[in-house]
Amino acid sequence: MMPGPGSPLALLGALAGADVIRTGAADLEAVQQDHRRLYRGKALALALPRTVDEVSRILAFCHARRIAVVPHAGNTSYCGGATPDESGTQLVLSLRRMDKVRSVDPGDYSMVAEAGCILANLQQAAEAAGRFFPLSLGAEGSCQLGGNLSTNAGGLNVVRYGMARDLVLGLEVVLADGRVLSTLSTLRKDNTGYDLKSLFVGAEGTLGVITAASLRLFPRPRDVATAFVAVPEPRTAVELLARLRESSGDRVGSFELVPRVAVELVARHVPGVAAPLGIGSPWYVLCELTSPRADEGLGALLERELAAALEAGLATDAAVAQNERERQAFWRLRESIPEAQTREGASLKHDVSVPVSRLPDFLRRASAWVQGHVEGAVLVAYGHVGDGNLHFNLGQARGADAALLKSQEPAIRRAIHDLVHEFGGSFSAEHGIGRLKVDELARYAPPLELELMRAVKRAFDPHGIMNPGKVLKT
Ligand code: 2HG
Ligand code: ZN
Repeated sequence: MMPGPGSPLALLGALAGADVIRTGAADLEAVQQDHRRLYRGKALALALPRTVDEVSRILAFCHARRIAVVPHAGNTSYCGGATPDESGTQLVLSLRRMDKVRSVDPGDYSMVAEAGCILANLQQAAEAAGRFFPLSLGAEGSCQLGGNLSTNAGGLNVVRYGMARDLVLGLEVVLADGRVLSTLSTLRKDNTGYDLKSLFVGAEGTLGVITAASLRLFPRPRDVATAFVAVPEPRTAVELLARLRESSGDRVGSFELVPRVAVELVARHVPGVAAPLGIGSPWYVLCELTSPRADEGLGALLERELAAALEAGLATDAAVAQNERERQAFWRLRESIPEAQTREGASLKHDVSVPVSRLPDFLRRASAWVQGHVEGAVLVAYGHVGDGNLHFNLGQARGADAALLKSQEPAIRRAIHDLVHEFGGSFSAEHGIGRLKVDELARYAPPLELELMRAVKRAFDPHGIMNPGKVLKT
């Protein structure tokens, strides 16, 4: 429906720039449903600015009129962080037209890119300049930089390069009232007061809108050795990780745990993905060593270490990728797990982390609880063991009822998150809070932290227009 001439939407349309404010059904439909289909919202309109100035005008207007704004990137959030509520009063703001790499400076090992850039395009831009941008995750073909930074995304290379926050040198942010905070410097050293940019990373669009970032680049990996390893139990996986870090001079780039059930799910649902080893082992590890030096000899080192691990009983079988095609096949198996789980049926996801050394004990206790208390579910616990981060997911058992699994969700969530808490861990390791985990944050965060978070929110967004209802209760 077209807005009337004097309506706020018509005024905003006139002010924002031609063709920026959309109200067509197809435009809205694409941003009202989250990726996991947990929430279906109703947007007031969709804003598609092309410049920082347009974003600034939109926010200044919304600030003055108290119109809520929901920043929206590649729509790959697991927690409903980018979906408007059901009120029909929230403006969805997508920066997908702001997708320029503004500059790449190989000598400075940095690049400056706009928030609407798709992650895979950023990786390619770095590569084209002979450099490496290490952020990598399953959704990299569609997720956008703004979303990656706003959720402080993790992914597959964290063990070596850190989370999204660790890759940020500077940010350009439009504040809730429309003013532009620009700290797009590429300085490595800059101790000039509070680190404001860091507040926006992981804030999920509740403090302002990230429009561009200066990012840290690295030398390209030139020697890469990848193995798929059968291990008897999570404890031996963690021990193998510690050994590999030591013997390789900290060359471990990724270290992922995969249970047998996940290999079976992928084989069942994702065509063309084969298991590199027989499926007789309860657990597997996908590990990768990388070095920027071409002659590091990582393949031989990995073979040697795995032979020693087999001898010591830390592993029972191993396949080292002999070429890039095999390496890609190992990774496809790992990256297909979420898709295979979705195809199998309903699932309850828990994105948890504990200190790496405590992970085996956590897994033992949590699995025992599931076995004793949950009906009609299969445990699919996998993920970034190198970071102490497990996706402790419960999938619908074959032939079981999805409604039965979902009805148990509150009790399961409570038990798992309480146990995580007991282990000194986090109930949101890498997927964020969004709308899904607002109550969890209120429950588990220390009161003083919550108080300070609310104070920060008030300071940056006094009228509460930025992504209300996400991260903190409104
Ligand atoms: C992954 O590691 C993603 O594959 C998705 O973070 C995890 O689906 C999940 O639970
Ligand atoms: Zn993950």
